[in-house]
Amino acid sequence: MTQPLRNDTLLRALLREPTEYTPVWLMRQAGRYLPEYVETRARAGSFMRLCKTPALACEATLQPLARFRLDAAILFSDILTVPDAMGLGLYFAENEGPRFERPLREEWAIRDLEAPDPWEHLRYVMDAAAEVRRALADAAPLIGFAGSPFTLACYMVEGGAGGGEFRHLKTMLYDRPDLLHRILAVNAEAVARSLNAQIESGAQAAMLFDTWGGSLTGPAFREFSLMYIQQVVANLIREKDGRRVPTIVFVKGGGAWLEAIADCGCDAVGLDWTADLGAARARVGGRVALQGNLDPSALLASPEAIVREARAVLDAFGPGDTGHVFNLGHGVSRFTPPEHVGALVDAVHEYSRAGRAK
Ligand code: 1CP
Repeated sequence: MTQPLRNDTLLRALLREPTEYTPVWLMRQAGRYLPEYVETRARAGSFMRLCKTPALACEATLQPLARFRLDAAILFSDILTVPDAMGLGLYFAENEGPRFERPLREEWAIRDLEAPDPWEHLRYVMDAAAEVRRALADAAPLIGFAGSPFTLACYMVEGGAGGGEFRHLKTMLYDRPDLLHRILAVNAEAVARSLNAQIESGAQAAMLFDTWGGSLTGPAFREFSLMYIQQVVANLIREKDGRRVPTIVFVKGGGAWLEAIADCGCDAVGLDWTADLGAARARVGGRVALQGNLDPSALLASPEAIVREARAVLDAFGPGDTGHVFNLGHGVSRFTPPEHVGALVDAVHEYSRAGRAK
């Protein structure tokens, strides 16, 4: 590996401490666009077996770092392992995405819902985190993650991806907000426990994915998503082994609520590609770092176009030597040619390093 040892650039940028260049990692950096991932997944037999076998999850986590000069590893797992640990029965139907055997719709089932003990029911996640952390040997920091309480509830109530419409979830939100609040309170507890266990197991930063918060109205976002994100963040371990453990909150489609999200207690806010980074920076005024926000589709284009678009993102953030973590605005597309990711990572490093020298 060509990674310099003890690369803590990501952690410093998240805490708005000076860095020599802008660190970069990509959401879904391990995944189906990598042939070696497809091979590992085939060997595992299924996506869930891959998640539940720490040696294989560790292998998948490290694959993108062996190829590209990425500044972070993100644990290979899934946000839906938490509701699976609550007994909802997660499975992946071929080419149909995630499904739950027992969606949460009945009042009695919602009353019975409990936050699982991660050391018992998510032991495989913690074992994978510990194994990755040992294997990394500080070559790059490890990011642990979880879904936001609201995004998890979307899948739990729909029983699957829900096509982005979330008919059952939205009906519950307007008709029985008390039931939805009960699910969200349990999820907030479960997510905080899972993230803390990941931190205890070796994760050096924690990220919350609120993929579906942007489907809510402003008032509903505050009441059903942001309030519970705040609760999770307030309950996280903030320091481990003498170092602050930074937290990142990503709300897809949340650009309109940036100030409120920046005030949730997190260290950094992730932005999708619809946000203007420069304007976002002015709006948060140095309260938090920003992560993002290249359109993932740009990675389908030629390396020349990728370099141009990467520079445009760095220029949009503007001058300075910290506070920006380069990422995509959402996950890597499975149709991305792997060498395009290499071109992106190198372009971000070179252009931002040159910018620091000015
Ligand atoms: O191999 C396969 O067929 C599975 C594809 C896949 C992968 C690679 C799934 C199923 N999950 C993952 C890994 C994953 N998921 C990671 C690993 C670390 C990395 O980023 O490299 C992470 C962080 C996630 C998080 C995740 N899972 C989110 C939040 C981020 C996002 O993309 O918005 C969500 C919504 C999920 C649910 C999920 N799991 C898998 C799929 C295909 C989905 C999305 C389903 C949908 O469209 O609603």
